[in-house]
Amino acid sequence: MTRGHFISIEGGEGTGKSTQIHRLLERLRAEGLGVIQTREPGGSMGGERIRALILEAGQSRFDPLTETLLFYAARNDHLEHVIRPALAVGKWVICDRFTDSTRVYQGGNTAVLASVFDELDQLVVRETQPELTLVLDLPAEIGLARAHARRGLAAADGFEAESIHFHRALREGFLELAHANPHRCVVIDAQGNVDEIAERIWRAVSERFLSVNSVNSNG
Ligand code: Z5A
Repeated sequence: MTRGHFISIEGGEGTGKSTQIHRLLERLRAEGLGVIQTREPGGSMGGERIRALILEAGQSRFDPLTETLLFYAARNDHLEHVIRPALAVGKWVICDRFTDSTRVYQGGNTAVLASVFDELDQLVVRETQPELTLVLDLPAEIGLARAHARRGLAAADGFEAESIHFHRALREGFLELAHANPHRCVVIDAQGNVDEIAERIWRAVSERFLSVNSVNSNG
């Protein structure tokens, strides 16, 4: 049995995570690899129930510590029922957001201390850390414009409705985390067309996990 790998994709609103996960899955499957796509909050039955609770709060968001505990409760269910079982049978797991999102969204302005995330990681995530985290980096204005265009007339959720300062701080927060974790994180320039960005991501994934021949033949 081949070994699976755990990859998370992070970034602010509208940075193109879902679009790029779709492209990455296609390429990994074309290599004959078993791969699942999942997301946070959510990804498992229990995780999706907690996702609804968080996102339905709309613009009356829970306080940062309550949100943190809800995200970690959802994560615990997701890890137990989806991520660990998939890795155990040699599948690759591509996850749209993971712990970095909690540190950046709920930990902004030290609303929740880093030590709280460290303790929750020890309790919930334990050894199941992503081996590679792709941080999609884009000016906040561009990401928000994309998210806005996609939403049309529907109401913004509580996160999207935050100020431009909040979204700029998110971008900085992700870049700081990537800088602090250079062995795990690769920052991907998320400006440009979908194909160009997909190629940057494929290069990062192939260089980390696949043979040099594979990089050359696909990139
Ligand atoms: N959250 C948190 O606070 N703490 C946590 O621990 C976790 C999450 C895990 C979940 O929202 C929210 O929960 C999230 C953070 C918070 N904040 N919000 N809102 P979600 O899952 O519903 O949404 P999201 O994760 O933020 O993703 P998104 O905004 O839906 O965007 P995306 O997946 O990054 O992008 P996309 O859907 O691929 O693309 C967005 C649009 O841009 C779409 O119309 C595309 O067709 C278009 N697009 C994509 N790529 C391009 C390029 N290259 N050029 C032009 N247009 C493009």
